[in-house]
Amino acid sequence: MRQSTYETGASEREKALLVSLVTDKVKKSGSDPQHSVEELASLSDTAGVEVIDTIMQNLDVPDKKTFVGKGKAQEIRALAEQTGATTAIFDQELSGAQVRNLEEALDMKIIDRTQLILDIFAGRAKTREGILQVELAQLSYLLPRLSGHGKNLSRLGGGIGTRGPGETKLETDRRHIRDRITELKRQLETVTAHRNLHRERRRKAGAVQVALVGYTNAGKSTLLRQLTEADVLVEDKLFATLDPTSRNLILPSGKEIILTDTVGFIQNLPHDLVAAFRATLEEAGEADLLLHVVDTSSPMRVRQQKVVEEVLQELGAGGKPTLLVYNKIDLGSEEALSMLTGGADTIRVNAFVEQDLLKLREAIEDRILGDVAHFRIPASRGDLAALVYRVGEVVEQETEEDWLLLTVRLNPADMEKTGHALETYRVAE
Ligand SMILES: Nc1nc2c(ncn2[C@@H]2O[C@H](COP(=O)(O)OP(=O)(O)OP(=O)(O)O)[C@@H](O)[C@H]2O)c(=O)[nH]1
Ligand SMILES: [Mg+2]
Repeated sequence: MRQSTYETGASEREKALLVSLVTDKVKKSGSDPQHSVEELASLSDTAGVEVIDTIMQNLDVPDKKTFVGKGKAQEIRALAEQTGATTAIFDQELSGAQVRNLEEALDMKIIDRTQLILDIFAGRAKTREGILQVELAQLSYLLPRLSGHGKNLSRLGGGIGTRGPGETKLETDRRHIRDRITELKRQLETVTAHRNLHRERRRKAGAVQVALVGYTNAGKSTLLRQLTEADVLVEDKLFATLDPTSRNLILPSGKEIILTDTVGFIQNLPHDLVAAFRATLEEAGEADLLLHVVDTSSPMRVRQQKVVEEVLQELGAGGKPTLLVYNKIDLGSEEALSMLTGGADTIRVNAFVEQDLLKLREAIEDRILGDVAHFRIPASRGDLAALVYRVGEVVEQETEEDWLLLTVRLNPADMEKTGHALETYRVAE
């Protein structure tokens, strides 16, 4: 397995300066640069890097050559010399040429946000699918930037941004990398086909599938663990989960469903990177219901919620039935709580409170099983009774002289398709 810096001990922590360039484009993107750079600091921490300082600059457009302005570059260099920082981590994406020029100008290793995230992924990937996906993402990212990396890698050696395929493949030519990308895609297809088969089998068996989605660190794995007693990793770190885990969940009525945990989302993640994790996220695309978990206490909550909605849209899961789960309400300020939207498709929980978990199970059940309806059917009509059993789950059955009284949790889709004949026998509440 690839080693991550955070597993090699605190004494060897790489020292880094964070750099964020606030351009017009950044301002328009809707992401708050200050929050974004704070997130970059958490990402750096997760990757095992010690953040020494943060430098921000306002510039309408990035400098073509050095990204930041000339004067700023000098300032960063001086600060690095003073503090012993050897790496500069940029919050925005850099071109190959910019990396090369920055290496020259700053005499430091240059990493950007995407590379940092990929580095964390490389350290986290455990399953074959995860490892393949990360390598594919790293190579796809590396290929167009190849010429920009030769120097810093040969000079500065290991550490963040150099784990994984970068180390071994750099000396080889682009063609070699392209071949490897093709091969990785082929292998991934095989793994994905296997997963699809598995999922298809579950679907055939009639299993209802619910997926936990949301921003990284929102509490998805915590909820999976609390609801199903699954033994999954929960950490106050970004991207604790990379591979999807599925567990059976028993709803209050006794019905069993499958609950799946997925990789967290994050802002400013390049599109091709999202594509690389498509297979993993397909779990979300195939689910009957999504639980969109939100960290209520995060100062970036609104933005995070929006990022998740956008990524879901990209994955073609935008219109799916979704229950918005406002998690960590115990940490949310009075003000934050008052700003949450209410309504039937939202629920507020503290993942560690049993009462809230019960509420959540009930809310899932309501959405999956549909509403309860009552039917009064002539006892002689066995055909209608059979139909009732097909379109829902009979919770109660009584006879009243020549009538059959049935209390049913209707499956809205089945009722729509085949249940018309029952409408005349429905008892108004
Ligand atoms: N106080 C409080 N902490 C919570 C709650 N839910 C989760 N946490 C904490 O939030 C942190 C992140 O939880 P995870 O379950 O790992 O988050 P995740 O969404 O799976 O994150 P990734 O796998 O990184 O995408 C952990 O430290 C949890 O203990 C909650 O309701 N209240
Ligand atoms: Mg997780």
